[in-house]
Amino acid sequence: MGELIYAKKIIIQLFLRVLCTPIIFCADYNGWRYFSQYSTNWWAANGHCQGMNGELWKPTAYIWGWAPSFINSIGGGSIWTGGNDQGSEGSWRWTDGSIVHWGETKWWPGEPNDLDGEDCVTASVDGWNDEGCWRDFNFACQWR
Ligand SMILES: [Ca+2]
Ligand SMILES: [Ca+2]
Repeated sequence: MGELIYAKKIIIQLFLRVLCTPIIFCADYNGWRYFSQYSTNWWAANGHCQGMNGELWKPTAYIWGWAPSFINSIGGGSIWTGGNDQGSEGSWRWTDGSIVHWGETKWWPGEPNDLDGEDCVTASVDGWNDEGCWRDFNFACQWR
């Protein structure tokens, strides 16, 4: 039963991917972007998204206009994104290996501060913060 629901979800997600373009953003964020129903550390969240052939969410400045609506629609708070500087301190990357360009960042004032070795990025309606990757947050995956 669980597998059937999962299969339906994947089919719906694939269908919505066809409809979504960079110009027509999906009004139904939940269809295109999977949002976890539990909190976990960054590595487990990353594994969960990749296990579904997705990536942890990339809330760039380019799409930030509706990112807060998305975050609010899933209950607010802070959620994991794919941004991290685990490879090299201060060199931010998404989980597909692409560079997080400074112009597309939405850091809170004073962040990133690498407090106690924070290497993984959360997003809230106020912007991004680097957090300890070992901490537990909900997360969102995306497919594109
Ligand atoms: Ca860091
Ligand atoms: Ca921080």
